[in-house]
Amino acid sequence: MADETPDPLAKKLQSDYHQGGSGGPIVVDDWAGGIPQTRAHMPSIRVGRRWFSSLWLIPIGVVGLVLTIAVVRDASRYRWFQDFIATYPGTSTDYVTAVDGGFPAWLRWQHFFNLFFMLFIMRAGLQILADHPRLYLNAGSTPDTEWLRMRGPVPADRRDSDDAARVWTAKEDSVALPAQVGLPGFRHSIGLARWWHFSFDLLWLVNGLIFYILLFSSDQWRRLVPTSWDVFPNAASTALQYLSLDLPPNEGFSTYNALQLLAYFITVFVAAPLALVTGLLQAPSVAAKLGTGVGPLNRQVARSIHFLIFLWMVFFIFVHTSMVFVTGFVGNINHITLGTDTDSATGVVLYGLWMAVVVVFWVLASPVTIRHPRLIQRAGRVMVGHIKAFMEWWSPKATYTTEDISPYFWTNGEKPTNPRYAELLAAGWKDYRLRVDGLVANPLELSYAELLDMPKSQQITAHYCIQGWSGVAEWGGVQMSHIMDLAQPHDRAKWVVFYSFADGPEGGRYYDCHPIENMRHELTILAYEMNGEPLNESHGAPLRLRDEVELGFKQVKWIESIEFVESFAHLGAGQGGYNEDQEFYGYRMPI
Ligand SMILES: Nc1nc2c(c(=O)[nH]1)N[C@H]1C(S)=C(S)[C@@H](COP(=O)(O)O)O[C@H]1N2
Ligand SMILES: [Mo]
Repeated sequence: MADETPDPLAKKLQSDYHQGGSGGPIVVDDWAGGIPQTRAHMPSIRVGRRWFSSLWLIPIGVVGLVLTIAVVRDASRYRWFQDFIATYPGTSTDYVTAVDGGFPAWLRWQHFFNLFFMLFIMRAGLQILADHPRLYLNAGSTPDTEWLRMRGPVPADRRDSDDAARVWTAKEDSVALPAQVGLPGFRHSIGLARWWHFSFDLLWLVNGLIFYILLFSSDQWRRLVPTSWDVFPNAASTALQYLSLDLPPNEGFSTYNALQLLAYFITVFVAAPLALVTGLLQAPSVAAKLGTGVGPLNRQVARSIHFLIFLWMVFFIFVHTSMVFVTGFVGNINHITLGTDTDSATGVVLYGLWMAVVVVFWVLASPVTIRHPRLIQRAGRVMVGHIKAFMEWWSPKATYTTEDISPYFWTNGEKPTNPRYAELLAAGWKDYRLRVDGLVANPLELSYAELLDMPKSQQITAHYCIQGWSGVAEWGGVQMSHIMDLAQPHDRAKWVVFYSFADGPEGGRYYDCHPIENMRHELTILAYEMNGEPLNESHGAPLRLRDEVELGFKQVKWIESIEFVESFAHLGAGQGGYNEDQEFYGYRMPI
């Protein structure tokens, strides 16, 4: 443990930190009592006025459907209509071979698990969106360029400014969802939502992978993969038959009609893989490796497509379930539960049981998460922690050009309120000393002037806030590897703690721990400049971290001191940082 440090100076400083340094004490809250009502309570969901974010699309859709049905029913009296249906009846042996024996057990169970996992992935996904309820196509997440938003515009008088007290922060921008829609619902609960989202993603992907393998090692793939172009006119024919309310025969036990086939193909082989890809493209580690921080694969495009896939999935589940009910419920349910082409009551009972499991989990998910947030954090870490650790291995390389710099760069965090910071700022950092200590051979106290005299590194990189926004900026500063050359950390040092002058929103000092390996990346710097200007107060003056493999909250602003430790278990609630303690984030955040 870091407490056993042999260095008396480091020892003294360390106890200072735990008492509070000048930024206030680190708060220890194990949240054993759950999230308090004041925080978990939903204020109001603020849905913007723009027509496309309004719920009256639903009645418009219903009226549209009724009108279309009326038109198609009328058209079905004509000869050309009937000829078309006769030529393309809806299924053709050209592209589908009847699959004998119906649905094997693996397929039936996987179908159930798929639905089960997806429901929670979608709820948690919506919660993640609600943390930055705006969708754009540009990498800079520029206000007023949203193609969809769940609340009003960013207040014009509080946009990106030097005045840290007034600037509109991304955290203020988040909205709450009803606890039975979102997961867990309350405002800025992205930390908990992400554990659900990623853990269930993993289960869903494993389920999907097994499904692909079994599908292609049996003849079941023939149900889903079209092998002839006449699947398109046949799909049009099936659609017309449904819309004329003269339903085509239901042969789903052995063969799907062309419309089913296309819908299932798109869902299984297009939407699902694309969800994975667009999920990964939102990760700082992936983008910094591939250079997709700007351009057509940037995070905001990925988020937008990810959201459209969500809409497709909701639409698919809705239509699919409706069709199951409309086209012979008891028979259909027997196909997918018992795997028999019968009308037995057992199948319906089994379906009832499955749905009961879904309902129980659905109802309990948010209350349990709110009551036991630490448990969700731990369980999530067990589920996906190793994958996140693996993604940290990708050393970030991508840098961008001056044209890529975002015109607007969102702000986050509470600015320092302690008088010491105000004094240092007023004196132009003349008296500022960056302390670097802990498990190091040479503890340092570096003045602002000394930092400016060190070899300067400049980089244009992309920033990825956990909440969903991104931005590109040029940063100038000192490489952490240079600081380490001077301080000479002991071999026992495994983590590097960055302490801020500022407190976090829940009270207590903001700090964050980084694995020491990440400190050796070329792009890991202590920045004192942003876009060619000295760092302003909002963005972290005098010094802030850039660790390009990690999400935004790990980029500690207003750095007061740096400590090398063996473990962070003794700091705060022992989770690895302020947001890890207070907002249940993971301490490795390359995604
Ligand atoms: N001290 C401190 N540093 C902080 C925060 C904070 O609340 N306090 N917020 C973090 C978060 S969540 C993000 S996204 C970035 C935002 O940096 P920016 O305001 O320069 O965009 O700072 C990080 N550093
Ligand atoms: Mo953030």
